[in-house]
Amino acid sequence: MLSLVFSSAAFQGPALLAGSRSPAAQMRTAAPVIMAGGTTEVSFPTLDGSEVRIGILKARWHEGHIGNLVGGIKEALTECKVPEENIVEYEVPGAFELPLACRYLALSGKVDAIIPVGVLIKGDTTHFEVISESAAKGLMDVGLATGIPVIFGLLTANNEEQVVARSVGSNNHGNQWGMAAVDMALLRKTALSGAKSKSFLGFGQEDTDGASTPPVKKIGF
Ligand code: INI
Repeated sequence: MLSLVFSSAAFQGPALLAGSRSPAAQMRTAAPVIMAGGTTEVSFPTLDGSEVRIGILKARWHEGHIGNLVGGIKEALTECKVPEENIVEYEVPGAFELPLACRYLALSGKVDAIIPVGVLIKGDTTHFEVISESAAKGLMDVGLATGIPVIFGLLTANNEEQVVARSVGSNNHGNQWGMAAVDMALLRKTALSGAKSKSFLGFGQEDTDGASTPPVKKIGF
């Protein structure tokens, strides 16, 4: 079931599937890429990210784990053909700062999707819950408010062992975050490709002049 949630086909309405000529839509084909997420597998279509710009925001806490996750993200971006020069990286103090930094980057107009990367490990107090929940809500809000896809790149774990199990090897969650970012960036381009039409209500079908991404007000970064 999880694969349906993440798969591009689940987002594509019948009009998009039937003969859309949007270049962004053409970049999303049906061959699935299977990735492990927790104990569940998730499938992605083959994604052509050669024209996608990705922002990675890294919390400084748990530097080693963050480095492993970012390694996983970059592997996925390479697999999706995202050029190295299309990837920007910034650091923030901790997970709590990720939502605001995401907002600055989203409004800068420099990226098509953002991957905030943070690791939170449960301690003796309620600190973990407070930061995890507010950061998660903040990240979701930024995506909804700006229209720039924000991936959920927070690893919240009960202990160090759980983090390691999810940040190295074939279960590196950074892999699926990278794929999800390209998937959502392409989805956004497809969705907005009809923005200039008078009848635009959401997902466009045709990109008549090739300018599928409307401008975003630029501030910051
Ligand atoms: N930030 C993290 O990214 N991970 C943590 O595990 C963590 N812990 O455990 O406290 C953490 N705290 C810092 C927080 O995110 C802010 O940077 C800090 O409170 C300043 O606003």
